Order: sequence, then C-alpha cells, then structure tokens
Amino acid sequence: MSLLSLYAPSLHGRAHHAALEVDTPGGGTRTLTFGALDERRDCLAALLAARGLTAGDRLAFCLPNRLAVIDLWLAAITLGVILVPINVLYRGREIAHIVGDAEPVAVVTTPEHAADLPAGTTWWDVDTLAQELESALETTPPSGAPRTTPFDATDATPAALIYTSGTTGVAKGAVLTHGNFAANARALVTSWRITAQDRYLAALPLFHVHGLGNGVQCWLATGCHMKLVARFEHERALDWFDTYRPTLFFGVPTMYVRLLEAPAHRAREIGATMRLFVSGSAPLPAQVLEAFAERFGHVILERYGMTETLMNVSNPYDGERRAGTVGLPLPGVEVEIRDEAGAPVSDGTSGELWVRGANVCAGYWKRPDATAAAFVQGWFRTGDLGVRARDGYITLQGRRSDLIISGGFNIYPREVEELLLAEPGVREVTIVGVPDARRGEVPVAYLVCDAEPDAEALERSLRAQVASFKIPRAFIRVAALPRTALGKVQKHLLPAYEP
Ligand code: MCA
Ligand code: AMP
Repeated sequence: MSLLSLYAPSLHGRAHHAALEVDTPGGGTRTLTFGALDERRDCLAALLAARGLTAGDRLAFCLPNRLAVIDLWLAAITLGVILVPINVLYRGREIAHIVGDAEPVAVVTTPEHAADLPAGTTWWDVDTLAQELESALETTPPSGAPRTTPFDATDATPAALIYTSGTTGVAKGAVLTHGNFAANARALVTSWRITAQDRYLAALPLFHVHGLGNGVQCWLATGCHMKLVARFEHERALDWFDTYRPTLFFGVPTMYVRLLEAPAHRAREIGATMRLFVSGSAPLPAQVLEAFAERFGHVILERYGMTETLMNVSNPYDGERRAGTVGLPLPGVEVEIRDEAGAPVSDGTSGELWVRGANVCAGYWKRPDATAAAFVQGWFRTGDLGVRARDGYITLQGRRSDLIISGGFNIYPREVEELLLAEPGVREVTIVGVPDARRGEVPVAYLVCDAEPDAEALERSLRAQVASFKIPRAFIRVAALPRTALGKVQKHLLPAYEP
C-alpha cells in the first residue's frame, strides 16, 4: 500500500481544513490547507519528473525545517522516489559519505550548505525549486485532472534512506519503506489517541526519524493541525506554546529540560491546554519526568525507537507511564530480550532487545553483510540492552556499542577518535560521554600525546570536519589509557572530568 492512500483521508477528505502553519525563511509564517498541500504535491512531483526523477531514484535534502521538506516528502512519495535526509549540522566529510553511498540524483539545499557538498555533486537550490513550484501552481490552470500519475507503490517500496551509524562509526542507510512508515503511523496514532482535533507543535528536525517518521506521519495520517518551526529554540518555545496552543508535542529530553525553565504560571497554563507530551531518542531522566509532572501537570510519555525500526516500545496512554522505563511493545511489534547466543532470557534478566514487525526496515542500503549481521530469522538485533519486568515494562540499560547521545543527536566515539589520531602529536585517544544536565551526555576526549594538547587547534580542526555536537567539550591529556589485557580501553578507570 502506498503512503498516499494512508494520507488520502487527510489530503482529500479534509481538503478545506487548515493543515499546516509553517515558518517561512523570511521570518514570517504561512498557513496551508490539506487541499493546497495536495496540489503542491502533485505539481512538485510533475516538476521533479520533468527533471528526470523516476521511481527508485534517490533525492537528498539538507535543509532546516521548512515547507519545502513537506513538499519534497509528498512529491517523492508520489513518484516512488527515495528521499535521503541529511542533518544540517553535518560537515563536508559526513555529507560526502552519505552522498557517495546513496548516489542521489541531486541534493536539494541552500547555497550555504552546498558549499559543503563534495565537488561535482548535483545540487538544486531550494529557493529556485520553491519559486518554480509557486509559478507552476499559478500558471497551470487547475483543470481538475492531476498532473502526475502516482507510482503504484506497495508496502515494500522504499520511501526513505536514513543514515545511522553502526559500531564502526560509518553511517549506513536504513531502507525504510512505505509499509514501515504506515505501520509506525498506525501504531502511534492508535496508541497515543491522535485525532484530527489535535494540534501538533513540530520542533524536531525533519532530517531524523523522530521528526519525520513520527511527527509528520501522525499528522498526515490523522489530518490534525501542525505548526512547523525551523528548529527548537528554547528562548521562543514558550511563546509558541502560548500562541499556538498545541495539544501534542514530541521532543527529546533536552527539550523537556529546557521547558522546565518556564515560570510556574506559564507552565500551568501550557499544561492546561496540552493533551500529550512524548519523549524519545535518548533516556528521559526520572527527575525530569517528575519535575515536569509537578510543573506542567502532565506525565511525559516515554517511548523507544531506532532509525532502522521506527518505534518499538511505548508507555501506555491510559495506564501507568512508569519513569525510567520505555513501556510495552507497540501494537504489531514483537520484542524479545535475548542473550549473547540469541536465546530468549527470562523476565528480570538483562539481554539485547530483538525486534520483529512491519515497522522494521528492509535492510541497509548496499550493505548485504551489515544486513545479514543485523537480521536473524526475521528478527532485528537492536544492539540496545534492556530488561523486562514481570508485568512487561521494558527498561533500557545501555547499548552494546559506545554510542553517546547528546541532545538527542548520536555520536559514535570512534569516528571522532579516528580524526583526532590524525592530528600531529596525538598517539592514542578515547572519547567518553560524561553526564550533562541539559544535553544528557556530552563527549570528552582523553589523549596520550607528545605535548600538552592545543585544545583550540584540535577543536578548530574538528569543526571543519564534523557536526558541532560531536566536538569534545574537553581534551584531557593522560599518560596512558587504562586497558584490559586484551587491549580494550577501560573507560570507567579514566580520571573524572571536572567541567
Ligand atoms: C541544534 N543546533 C542546530 C539544530 N539543533 N542547528 C541547526 N538546526 C538544528 N535543528 C545547534 C545549535 O546551533 C548549537 O550549535 C547547538 O546545536 C545547541 O543549540 P542550543 O540552542 O543550545 O540548543 P539546546 O537547547 O541545547 O537544544 C538542542 C536541541 C537539539 C534543539 C534539543 O539537540 C535537537 O534538535 N535535538 C533533536 C535531535 C533529534 O531529532 N534526534 C532524533 C534522532 P553549537 O553546538 O555550535 O553551539 S534519533 C531518532 O530519530 C530515533 C529513532 C528516536 O528514537 O527518535
Ligand atoms: P538512531 O541511531 O538515531 O536511530 O538512535 C536510536 C537509538 O536511540 C536507540 O538504539 C537507543 O539507543 C536510543 N533511544 C531511542 N529512544 C530512547 C529512549 N527512550 N531511551 C533511551 N534510549 C533511546
């Protein structure tokens, strides 16, 4: 089934209803109906087809949240084109890897980001494309007949290629299909009781699964109203709540920590009109959940997902939202906790989460070896460790790999360690995540080097190569890295970092 049929009750059935209020690059906002979005979808699909795009082609975008991302999603779905989102914070080499691997026909971006693209990459200026779309909408008289015939997509048709890093630090493209997004949307809409009456404040970036796979899909599947902002800005967030009066908000824990800065009376007023706050992408500390409940009068609903699987587990809407847990498997998702040998363990015993369901991706793009390693008899090995209580609630306990999650963005230490090892005088390096009240964790580097490290020079060099959230907060020189007999760094034995 094509995602278009999932969206049809909204795009057609609610054609005259307001659908989207969106920040415009000029600093204003613009409101569109579902009917207007549908016309843009059809028209942009025709323009992209005229530029040569056909089903199965990849089209990348590197953009902050704006109307163009929604247009591109809907047009790509229509043509069976595979959309490849790129994090706007990525720098040259991170982008080069994605572009080299996904081989998109073009990257839709701004001139500013285009400067970071590998030489020779075809890129389309987002503003030029938007202008073309606006004039095509004006000049083509609406005859009533669609301009494009949608590609006959099935559940198995790829819709997006979303890059996520493995233990090696090399990002792999998870092939997410129409069926994956549809299954995820249905599970969330049912579990979280999302209806056309909801008002969803979308502040998560649309280049990751949390914003694109959950937010946008729940909006289009239900026909609710969405306010899309360019990015979460904590200084403005309270004003958005006050003026837009959302009922629904999805965020990473850092956003909730920021919202706790709200004065008590404003928090109470916001809480009075809100229906549901959902958190995910990183662990939500129990103290934040409790402080938030006290201040806003809402128990945040925590859930757990991955790029490769979309959402797997969620605390219940009606039942107990248990702090520190991610809840119970979503409808249609099977979760088992298994030991190193792949045998299921009993409740109360820690193991790795294995997942099966229509939400799980088709595999990794052009990586049969990585796909074979991750899938065992239809089950996907998440690499996340956890334990199930007797009543079914699942608690995550970390990961098999060294993933650091900062502000909801993932950092694979090895990627940055390899860059530091290339710096003059650096002989050994290890990067650890240290607790941070706002971001959850921040990276800190421990180095064995010939002389005292020049932190400024190291930072400058890294800034040119990787996203800002991956830059270590400190570069600490140590005489040697504590290692096991097998040579593995014992991170817990490193000297504590004092900010
Ligand atoms: C952060 N920055 C950004 C953005 N977000 N720049 C451009 N666009 C963005 N969207 C940069 C800032 O310029 C700044 O750079 C730094 O990040 C921190 O900004 P600050 O204003 O201090 O932000 P904050 O209050 O600390 O909040 C950060 C944040 C951000 C807004 C919460 O971390 C964020 O958007 N996180 C969401 C990540 C996400 O969607 N994760 C889902 C992936 P500088 O450092 O140079 O000063 S995981 C996923 O999808 C799985 C499946 C799941 O389970 O959901
Ligand atoms: P990504 O690689 O961006 O898809 O991030 C997915 C990872 O984020 C998962 O494998 C988990 O380790 C982590 N994650 C997602 N949701 C939660 C949560 N609620 N609590 C803890 N970790 C989470």
